[in-house]
Amino acid sequence: MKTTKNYAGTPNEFAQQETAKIVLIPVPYDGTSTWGKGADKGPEAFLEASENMELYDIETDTEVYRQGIYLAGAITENSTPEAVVNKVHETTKKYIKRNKFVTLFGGEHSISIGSIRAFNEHFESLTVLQIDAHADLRAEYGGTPYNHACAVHEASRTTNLVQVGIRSMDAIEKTYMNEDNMFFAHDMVNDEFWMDKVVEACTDNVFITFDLDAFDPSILPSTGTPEPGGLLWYEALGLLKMVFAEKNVVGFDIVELCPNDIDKSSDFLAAKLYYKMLSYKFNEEAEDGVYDSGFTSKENNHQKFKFEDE
Ligand SMILES: [Mn+2]
Repeated sequence: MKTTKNYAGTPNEFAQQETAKIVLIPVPYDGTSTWGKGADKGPEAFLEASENMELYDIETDTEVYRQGIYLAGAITENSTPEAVVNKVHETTKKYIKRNKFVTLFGGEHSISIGSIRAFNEHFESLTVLQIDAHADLRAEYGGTPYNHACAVHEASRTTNLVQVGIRSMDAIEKTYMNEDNMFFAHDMVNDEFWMDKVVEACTDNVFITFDLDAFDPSILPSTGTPEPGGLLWYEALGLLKMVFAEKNVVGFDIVELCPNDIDKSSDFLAAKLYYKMLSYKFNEEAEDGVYDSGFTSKENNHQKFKFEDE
């Protein structure tokens, strides 16, 4: 993968590893996708689109890049799905321990198993807020628990998993589903208070895993498995704005951009989404202030959310 030197072509002084509050880890992996291939090209298309984006955010009246965004080396491990998850886990932990706001851009959704594991080890009572078309709750798929169809199975056992925008799943996944924390797309259209309910279902520390296929294919067609009936732009932003304002969002990943030569608007949407999320996060943070992520340095082995062994 060819990467630009700095994220979005920002000046060097805002892109240094030592001083940047934010770290962006590209994970160009697409080993387990089942239908549309090409999520390995996602980070490159995302970075290219980011370079063509205005860096002033009108809504928050901020230029979040000035908080410092360090573009880490891409994770190129691709030997086995498990090795990728382990590498993502290890790399994510490394930057969490440096008190960075850690973000990742995939790649397919299996990479989130590694990022979620790292965040769950360093933040108390973690909520994983999954915004996605698919439940991704399977314990195993295609002979491995590290398939994209299993992206949040582990999270469903070890964290407070909240699922939003879901409109495709297998009956067997109901076994692992927590109905109180499940926001199906067909219910959301009929419930004007769904956003408040999502926020209420979250604990204070929230990690967001954003699968781009949560969006409606009319606004984001470039993804591996587009599903009709998805979120529109301002609905997604409305939820994110609330979550960032009311909770301590500790990090996020964005996955499943599957770029093609014809549609560039999806790449641009992903670029803008990433930047919006950072703008919401650092809205109130002084540029020269010291960032405190609130991570616990001791690895948090006791899980707050214990489930019976299956
Ligand atoms: Mn999905």
